[in-house]
Amino acid sequence: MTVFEGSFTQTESLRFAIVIGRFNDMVVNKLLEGCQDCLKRHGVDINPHGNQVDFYWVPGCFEIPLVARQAAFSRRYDVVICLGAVIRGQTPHFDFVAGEVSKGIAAAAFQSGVPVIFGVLTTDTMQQALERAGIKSNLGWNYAMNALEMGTLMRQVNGLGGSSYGQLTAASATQVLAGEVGRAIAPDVSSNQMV
Ligand code: INI
Repeated sequence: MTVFEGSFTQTESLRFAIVIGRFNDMVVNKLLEGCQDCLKRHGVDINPHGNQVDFYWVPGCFEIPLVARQAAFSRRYDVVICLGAVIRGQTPHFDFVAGEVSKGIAAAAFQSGVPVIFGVLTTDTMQQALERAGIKSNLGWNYAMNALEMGTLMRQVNGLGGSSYGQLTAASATQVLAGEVGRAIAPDVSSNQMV
């Protein structure tokens, strides 16, 4: 029997996409700082002009899943990290946005075969969000740890220590959902262009 486990050390060749919803930017910028700090302290080159991390800014959490999915299917990344903050107001808007972003991120990961980290705070108040984005702790750090663990784990799960990204394409994901797993893992370069 074999035990598969992620690590926090073999990070030099991992590639990350970070998708950030700008809405509630006071909170989200702090999450991003925590996330970058953690990646950097674990040996990742976080320079946007380097080749380990790309940053995608979107207006709000509702837009995160589309970009996260495209990034996951692009074959460029081992892990996609989604950062955002949905804070409950006086209207049902919170429920729609929070529901869609959580479902969409889960679907992006499941369909693409690439880990997509749910780094989205969902809180009742701004105070609760700020407490989780630096005042008490910074969950951005935790999301980066989750990304390191899943990125290194998926390289093992996918075999041979190779990169996990791009195992599935949009077309082949449909086959996975239809149960045609054997055919689905064949790479298909043609449908993997970024928007
Ligand atoms: N987007 C967020 O990221 N957080 C929120 O709390 C939020 N609220 O509450 O409205 C929010 N709304 C914007 C939404 O994500 C879209 O950007 C917008 O609806 C345009 O599609």
